[in-house]
Amino acid sequence: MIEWWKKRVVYQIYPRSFMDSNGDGIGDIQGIISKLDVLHELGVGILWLSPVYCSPNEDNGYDISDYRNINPEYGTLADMDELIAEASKRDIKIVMDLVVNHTSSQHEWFKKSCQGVEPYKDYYIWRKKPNNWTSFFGGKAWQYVESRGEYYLHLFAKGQPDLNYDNPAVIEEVKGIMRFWLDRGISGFRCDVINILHKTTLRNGRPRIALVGREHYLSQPGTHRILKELRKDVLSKYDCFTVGESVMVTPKDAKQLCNGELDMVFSFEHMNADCFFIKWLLRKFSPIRLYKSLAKWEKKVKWNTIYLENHDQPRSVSRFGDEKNHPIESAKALAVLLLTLKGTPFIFEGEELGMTNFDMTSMDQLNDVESKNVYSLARKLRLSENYCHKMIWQKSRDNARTPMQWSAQKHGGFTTGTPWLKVNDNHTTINFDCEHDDPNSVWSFYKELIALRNSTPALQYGTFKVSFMTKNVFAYERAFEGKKIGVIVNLSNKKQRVPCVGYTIMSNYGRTQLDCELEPYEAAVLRR
Ligand code: TEU
Ligand code: CA
Repeated sequence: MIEWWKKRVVYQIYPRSFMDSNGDGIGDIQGIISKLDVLHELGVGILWLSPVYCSPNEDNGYDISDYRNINPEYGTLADMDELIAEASKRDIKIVMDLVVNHTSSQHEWFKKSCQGVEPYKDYYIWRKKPNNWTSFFGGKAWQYVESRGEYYLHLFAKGQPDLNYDNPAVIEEVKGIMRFWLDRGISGFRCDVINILHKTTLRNGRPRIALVGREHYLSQPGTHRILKELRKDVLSKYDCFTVGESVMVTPKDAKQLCNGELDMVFSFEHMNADCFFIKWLLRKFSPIRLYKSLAKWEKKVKWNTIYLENHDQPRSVSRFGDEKNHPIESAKALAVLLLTLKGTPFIFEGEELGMTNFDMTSMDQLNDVESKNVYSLARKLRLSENYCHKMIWQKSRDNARTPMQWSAQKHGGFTTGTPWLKVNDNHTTINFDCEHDDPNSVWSFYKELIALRNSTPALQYGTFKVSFMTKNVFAYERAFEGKKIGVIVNLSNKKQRVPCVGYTIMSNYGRTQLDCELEPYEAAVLRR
């Protein structure tokens, strides 16, 4: 029997930017409910919500101060129950974001831990003297607390203290949180930085350019033990799935993480197709680097995740496509890649419209804590203002977080108020309203492609085999019970000669047959 999460397409919602129903400029749960019919028409079967729990928003919800309640900005528990019920009426399942490597420093647990109050005293990682570890957001990973006379570890922002997984009480708290949401009817979790939960030792890390200390917490034995326990005691009792965001995960780690622990993982390797090992070291995009990484993970893991965007990544059409000269063809070519590879596909809100990077002109427009930290660190390191702007404009997480462009109206129809983050000026041409009624739009192409995938077992869970790969063209074959499908993608702005390829099922140039030359950014699903 094929698990349901292998057959459905996931759509990630960043609630703050999706749809504002009450005019306060912030997306909310009622706004999501108002768009369920649109998502149902698109054909997605699972919605992953980025965090909507109580949070002071230092990291826009990835710093949680109450796991069992909804941030009033987004609504109430009743709204959440209504969303789960209304989605279920449309055969759409809801998946929440489980952020348990750290809490917010505003969480009751942390406030009591700072006071040394039991049992919270050892819920976090405290030391008299910090080690040399550094944060994902740049700078030191330790912060001093006067009331305790000690430092606490924060691998992310200062307001995100790491939980102490040597403490069984912490693991029991996490089980309680998972049961609370599964009992409310959600169908699984996207697990935030789940492969760094247990720190084997707090010894100094080897000197390196970024993430000093990571060899002591990346995919460690303690984390595997904890994940097996969560599956045995909680997850195995529900019809649900888990996808683990796993920083710097290798296929070998992934195999272990998906062996009685998680169902699938997000890796980051293919996201390095336009940078040198860390995203801030910019590099010209190379299609074959993307293809090689995608093909490698297709072969190396039992069940893969396929994504090109999320709330942390710049827009794919701006980094892997050509938003200036081939905005529609390249967005569609990326859609072919996203929705025909083997594994569960994850569409990020706005990707189905061909939304592009933020049209940023000043650092004042930025909201993201990571971008602000990295910018100030880079300036301290004497990197030129010009390079810093280029780096931030290209790689800031705010590129993904500009509000959804629903119409050509003011603020893209996202809000009747003032949006929390500026709406891209190109919402006048890139928006749902104009694309929904246009059979040649990116949105219509996504709808057609998702319908094809939802009705084609070979695409949903067939085998994967590379046909050929060149510097710019990737061709592969999917097969299931004798039925074969071919796919070909050209992610360059030049014509490319290829071996004759045949009749199309879908083509982003509307061609019924492909000969030996592909147009710039041409992609097709082929009869075999
Ligand atoms: O991201 C983990 C993570 O490593 C990110 O910092 C990501 O690698 C980086 O931003 C890429 O530019 C998760 C969440 O997705 C992210 O939004 C949170 O800020 C982070 O964890 C802390 O919870
Ligand atoms: Ca609102």
